[in-house]
Amino acid sequence: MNGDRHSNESNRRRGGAEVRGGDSTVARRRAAYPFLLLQSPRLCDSCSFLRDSFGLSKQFARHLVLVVLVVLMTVPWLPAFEQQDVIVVVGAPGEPEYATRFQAWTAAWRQAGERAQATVHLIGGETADQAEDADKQSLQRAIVAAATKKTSPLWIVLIGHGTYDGRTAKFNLRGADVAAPELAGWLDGCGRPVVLLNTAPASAPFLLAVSRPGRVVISATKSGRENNATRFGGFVADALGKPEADIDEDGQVSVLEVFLHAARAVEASYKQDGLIVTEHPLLDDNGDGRGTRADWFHGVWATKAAADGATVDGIRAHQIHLVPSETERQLSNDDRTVRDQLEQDLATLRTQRKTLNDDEYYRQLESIMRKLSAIYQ
Ligand SMILES: [Ca+2]
Ligand SMILES: [Ca+2]
Repeated sequence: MNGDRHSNESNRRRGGAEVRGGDSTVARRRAAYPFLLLQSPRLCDSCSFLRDSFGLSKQFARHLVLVVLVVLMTVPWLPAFEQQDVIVVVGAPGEPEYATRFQAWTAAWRQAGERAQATVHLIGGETADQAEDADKQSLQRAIVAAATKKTSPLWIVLIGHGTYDGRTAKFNLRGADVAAPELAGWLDGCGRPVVLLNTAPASAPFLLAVSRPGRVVISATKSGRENNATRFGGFVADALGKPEADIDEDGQVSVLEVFLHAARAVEASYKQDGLIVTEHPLLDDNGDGRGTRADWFHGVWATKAAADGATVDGIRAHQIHLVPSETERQLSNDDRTVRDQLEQDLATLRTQRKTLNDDEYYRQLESIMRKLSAIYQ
């Protein structure tokens, strides 16, 4: 279904996403970075965003963006990116057609994991253990073993079928299935960021069960009752590292961008086939258990305000990349943690624009921007 989407990929690589050169290559690329960006519509977009969101003048917004670009040029060589763990779970296919499809999607994740230099754990699919609950036990062991206090994300990707009986949603493993509350329980005490992508039918209850602050949870459906076979998993696999999915054109595809690209591709695919759309993917990353649909985003920004003044969904998901750009790799883990929190603070401040007077708003804005700049010095 998605094979032709890869045909032009190699010709469309840009930015630093695929940089594997040494220090000199990185240095040359970084030196050229601001000049490349100055020719890009991104600069205008960034200025527009700052003007619209923070009420800045056009001249000040442009100056601010240029200062950030110059600071990025001075990023020193820093410790390597902490290794991520990716648990790819292939469920019972049921029919040969799905077995072939799931194998292709799994292969895409393994290849992306190799590009990310991540540790990839495969559950189901290729292994052949006859025990009734072998896959379920393997999944539990893999999750518990990876639920450490590392700062890098633990990815859990569910590829297969799912069910919902009106109370509990399950992912169909070979043998015993795994219910949403069980999977959530295995993650209790997990001290590292978690990205769960349940691409199966009836997957929305997993979003509610697993949602916590610090986690990104994506489901293929908006409810447990959307239980037809899903296409979402194929488009998610297709979006990994795909230039067209890099919405903000920073040379890397974030979890948010994977979600947005795949969800929009799902809708287009149903419409192209003249079918009613029977799957509506959701993303939650602010820990409130309420998912946001892709059509609520403009670019990478949610257009609907979160309840109770909370930060909208999408901020955290846009900070996590399976295959980070060279610039992102060069940030230390501590600096990345601080940078991520400052970006969250910036998003929160944005939601408070109408309630703060100008002096207080600009005082807080300047404080955050100064701290952000300091990270790159
Ligand atoms: Ca991007
Ligand atoms: Ca949410």
